[in-house]
Amino acid sequence: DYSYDARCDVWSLGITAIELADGDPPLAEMHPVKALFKIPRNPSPTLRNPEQWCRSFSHFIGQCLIKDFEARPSVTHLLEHPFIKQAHGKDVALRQQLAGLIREQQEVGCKTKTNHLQRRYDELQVYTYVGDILIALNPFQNLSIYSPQFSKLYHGVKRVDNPPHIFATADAAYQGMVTFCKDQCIIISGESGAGKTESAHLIVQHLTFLGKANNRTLREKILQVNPLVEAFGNACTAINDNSSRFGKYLEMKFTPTGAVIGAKISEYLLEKSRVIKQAMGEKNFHIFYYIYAGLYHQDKLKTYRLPDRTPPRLELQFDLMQDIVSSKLYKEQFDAIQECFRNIGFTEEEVNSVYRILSAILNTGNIEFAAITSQHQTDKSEVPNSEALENAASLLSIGPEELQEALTSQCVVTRGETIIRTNTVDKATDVRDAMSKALYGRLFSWIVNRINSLLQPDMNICSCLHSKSGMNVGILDIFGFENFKKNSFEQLCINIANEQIQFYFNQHIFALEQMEYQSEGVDASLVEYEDNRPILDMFLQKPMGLLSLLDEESRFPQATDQTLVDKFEDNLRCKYFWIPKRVELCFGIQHYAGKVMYNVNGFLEKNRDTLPADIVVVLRTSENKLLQQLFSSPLTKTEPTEDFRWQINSMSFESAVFSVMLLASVWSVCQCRMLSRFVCVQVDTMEMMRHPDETTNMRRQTVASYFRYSLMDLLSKMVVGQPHFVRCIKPNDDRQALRFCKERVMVQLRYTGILETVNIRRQGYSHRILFEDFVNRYYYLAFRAHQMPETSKENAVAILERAKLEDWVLGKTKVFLRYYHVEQLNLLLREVIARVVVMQAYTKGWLG
Ligand code: AD9
Ligand code: MG
Repeated sequence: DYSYDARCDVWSLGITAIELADGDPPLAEMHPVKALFKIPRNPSPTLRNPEQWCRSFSHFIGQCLIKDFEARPSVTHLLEHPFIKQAHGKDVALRQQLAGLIREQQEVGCKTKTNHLQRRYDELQVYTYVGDILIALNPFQNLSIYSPQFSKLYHGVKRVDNPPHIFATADAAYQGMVTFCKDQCIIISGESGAGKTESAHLIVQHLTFLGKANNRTLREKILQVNPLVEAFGNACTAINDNSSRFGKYLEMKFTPTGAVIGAKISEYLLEKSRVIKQAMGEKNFHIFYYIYAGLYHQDKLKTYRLPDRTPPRLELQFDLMQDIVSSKLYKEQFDAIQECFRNIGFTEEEVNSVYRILSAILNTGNIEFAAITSQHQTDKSEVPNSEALENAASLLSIGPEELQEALTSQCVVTRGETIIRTNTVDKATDVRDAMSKALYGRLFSWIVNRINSLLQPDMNICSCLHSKSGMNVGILDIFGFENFKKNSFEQLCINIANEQIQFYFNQHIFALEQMEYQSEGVDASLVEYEDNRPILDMFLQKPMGLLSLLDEESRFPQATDQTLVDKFEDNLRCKYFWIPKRVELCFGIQHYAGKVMYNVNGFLEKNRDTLPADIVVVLRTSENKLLQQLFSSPLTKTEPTEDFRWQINSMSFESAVFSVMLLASVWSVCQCRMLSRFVCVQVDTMEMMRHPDETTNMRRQTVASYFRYSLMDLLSKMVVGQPHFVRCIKPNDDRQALRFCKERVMVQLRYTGILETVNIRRQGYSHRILFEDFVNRYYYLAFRAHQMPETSKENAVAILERAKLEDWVLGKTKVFLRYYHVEQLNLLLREVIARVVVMQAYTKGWLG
């Protein structure tokens, strides 16, 4: 008999028997959740007085909480319960008192939960389930639980049979894809340094194992995608030595039977500004250090015209170049990256071009400007020492004079006339930095696109599958929530992205589920949760949201950081935003994950992200094929807008509404009655945003508007799959192994909504399957193979009863199952099928 409570909780939440304070004796033997729902309908004689009962009831809940944190019922649910309503009627004070009491007890619950996590952490059990959500505590040390033996252990088994593990989440996604022929996505969230990127690696590792990548080459290629892009997109920050500075969505592609056939990666919002400047104590992107050390050891610094003295791009962190070149680690990393390039299939010429561009960026950092003061002109600049300029030009295969001209002057077309304006030193420096950023940003996108074309599934296989690209398991690993001493535009973008992911989580865990209960007429509890939509609206609403205001101000050449702050202050009136009294040029935001103070210095410039047309023109003259490609046309991402339209159409109505609602949160479109038309509009908008071109498009694209597009693009990918959530938690801020800081963990549990999640996962039905799909999928369990029963509600019930499941519910069109039911059903199904196969083998005489 399947006993969830006894078995699952041994691993996950350590339930012990409950003690009832004033309850009926039989209740004490029941599971708290069940007991809870029994009481109100059948109160004991001693509890006939509702008011008295309410108090005992609260006390009872308190007891449960201390013993079993998860039995905590939702406040809303309790308050709405007829019995409680009867108890206090319209007595607001009592109602509030009760709510307060319960909240207090939730705190106790939170502490209990934290204690439980700590106990497990002390024993190096870093993973814990909350329903089907995985909580991962960062161990800050290498564990021995990721070996091939463990991979074998977590292969198509029931989750309760093994301790919680990240591999189990990968396995669940994989099984979900194979069983339901549905795309899956694994969403990893948590603050900076919590372990998202590591978790993503482990998931890819396990998926390649499960995907029977018997093609060893393909397997190796896929495993090398992450290290390669991370060399270019990660850097050392004050919080994390290997911090992701971009968002990454890696889709692994499979055949319907689950063989891996390729991969595709999408990148979001690389923090390009890091190329030119880093905060104190932080570093540039890893790759710069790697190539410096690697080329030094290959004695190729001269070939790439890399100066012997440390280029300014790197010198902030290293006083001596010796530190870089003598670092064994950097050299090894360089060798590893070369290996990745080779294995994935980049040509020697391409890799060479990549190194040339990187070296050019380093040299560009050494270009300095001086003012030329003549009688008539004071706002002119020149390059006094041409060595760096020549190096850069040569590496980019362009003329040094042309480069100098593009840096120190600009062509302006007014009323059909072309005028040449000279640049001041400051302006020239800005142009130089804009060029570096553009070079790096486009190089990064190119590498990602190239990887995608090299790992594209074989067209022959795809045509056999009658599908464009097979089935997907997507893995989302973005930059985590950040709160430094000084936070700038980059942190704002990063934190808004996290806010959006949190919103997605809430929608999925709470809103969608509750919407379906209602539409299917299922009586299930409603859970109260912290909705962060108002904060998102404050950022994203048009035309008065923070990003729109920023864009508007960015269009005024005369605008300053001060006018921007004033504009925010005048227009943003909500409790999540404030301007501190004594600090200049700052504003504060109350994010879901805590208060952050932002410094607006440079916001406008960072948002404008201008790349002068003169630079583009010069770079297009390059003889370097790669460089031509980077600047010839806008980098077109090969995104499946068509796919998206198609996927939306093939979704159930609720899922489609839900998806569009999510997307609408980015664009602040509130109503979407005409769903299909709306989706087309969305897709067209995406299409429009996808082809920005600085030189032809008069309507400049700002970072904020690109950011908005990216969020939407990301969500459009995520909403089509069945989500699995991994919540990474950072147990301490000192990156110490085995140090569990209770306060820090508690804060993270609270703001991620894990507490509420516990409720809805325990009380809710996370799997809702149409009768038709359900019968088609599981009829083997109750019928003969050849019977082909009608796909009716009655037959669904027959299957459920035959499988001896309890606690399921029927809606109008769907079976509502708890998360462990599906696991159980799949296992039974596999057993039955295995039996059938053996029997057939016997009847056909294969087994003697
Ligand atoms: V950020 O938002 O990109 O700045 P992440 O990605 O959440 O952040 P990351 O995965 O980079 O954090 O983890 C930070 C460090 O924690 C790693 O460099 C490891 O040293 C350490 N870590 C995280 N997870 C594990 C693990 N499962 N085993 C061992 C780990 N070490
Ligand atoms: Mg990361």
